[in-house]
Amino acid sequence: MKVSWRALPTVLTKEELLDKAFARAKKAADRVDDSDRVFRVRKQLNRMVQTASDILVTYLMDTVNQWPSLDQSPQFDVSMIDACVGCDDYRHHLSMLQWASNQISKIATQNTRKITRTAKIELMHEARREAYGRISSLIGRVGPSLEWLGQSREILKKLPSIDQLSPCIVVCGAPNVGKSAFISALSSGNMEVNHYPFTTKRIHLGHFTFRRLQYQMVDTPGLLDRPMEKRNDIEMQAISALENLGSLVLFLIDESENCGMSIEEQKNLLEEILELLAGTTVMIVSTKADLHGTKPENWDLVKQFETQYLAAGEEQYTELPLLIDSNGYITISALENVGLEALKMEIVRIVKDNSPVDPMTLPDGWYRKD
Ligand SMILES: Nc1nc2c(ncn2[C@@H]2O[C@H](COP(=O)(O)OP(=O)(O)O)[C@@H](O)[C@H]2O)c(=O)[nH]1
Ligand SMILES: [Mg+2]
Repeated sequence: MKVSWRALPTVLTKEELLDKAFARAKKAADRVDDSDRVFRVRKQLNRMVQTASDILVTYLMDTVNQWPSLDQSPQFDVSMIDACVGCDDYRHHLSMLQWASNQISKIATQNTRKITRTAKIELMHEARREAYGRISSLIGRVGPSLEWLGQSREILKKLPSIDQLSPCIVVCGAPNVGKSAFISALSSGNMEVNHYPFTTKRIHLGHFTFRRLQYQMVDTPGLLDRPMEKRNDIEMQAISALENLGSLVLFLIDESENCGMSIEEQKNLLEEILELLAGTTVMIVSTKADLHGTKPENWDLVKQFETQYLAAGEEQYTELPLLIDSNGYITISALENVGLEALKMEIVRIVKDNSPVDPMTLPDGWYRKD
């Protein structure tokens, strides 16, 4: 279910493509043998036109078919493609290849017919030359499309590979509130850093598994951490893509104001995010509990429960008390590793309750009955 941009082969330039087709055509013609001169030339020239056409048509149609169809892509991918390279251009350039492929087939048919129907060797050569000329100019016309696809591939292969079937938690909040620290603390492996190719923005992706289900956590530095009016269209598109992705949004708030933004400003940002991602469950989590003036009252209790739970080494639904601070927020300390397991359990519970039962999103052979 991941977009397999990385698996797409590089796109040839128009020159490379023509070189390849004509070189193969020449080789194929060289293999032709016939003692009758007219027959031999006719066969050779037909073979040249047909082989060149076959190579080009196969290449162009393979490209059209290998590139994901927008109609069948998940909404998140479509939004990302739109933000990165533009869906209209994407459709246009692929359809140019399709068109060129059809035209080349026609040219091959017309000119092999001419070659076959004449007995004059110079007319045969002329028909072959004409075919090559028309094919070259057609490939010349799709040159810009080939180039566009080649560049887009470079851009799209950097897109985050987000599994559309696994829950995804979008982690946001002001810079330096502790998003990276939080994701790293919960992640089993290393955090992947991907790039939103259209800006300097990155997307950070972490994972944890609970009872064999993978949960993804994404952090989008620079996107959901600053006031609205400074965002450009493309960034807005990236945000709307997130809207289609998140099973749950965690808004991290740093009450210690150690991040450099006042609580007031952080709350304004929260208001904006609630508006931007309307329709998604947003959970507010206060970070850096170890820095709070008054330590959360149930700090020791939570720590004890979590230690016991981790020592048991089993992934079971367990009632772990959430760490709660003096303002009533759910809180964590990534530094001292307190409140994290309890929060993870809470995330699992919320995502489970929230997950829409859409049979279309279940893998083949699965169904759900409620
Ligand atoms: N004391 C304390 N510092 C933290 C905690 N979490 C993060 N930090 C620090 O806060 C700073 C910003 O954290 P980071 O995760 O990079 O924030 P981000 O910009 O939201 O990703 C870093 O210096 C972290 O070490 C925490 O739980 N306790
Ligand atoms: Mg960070």
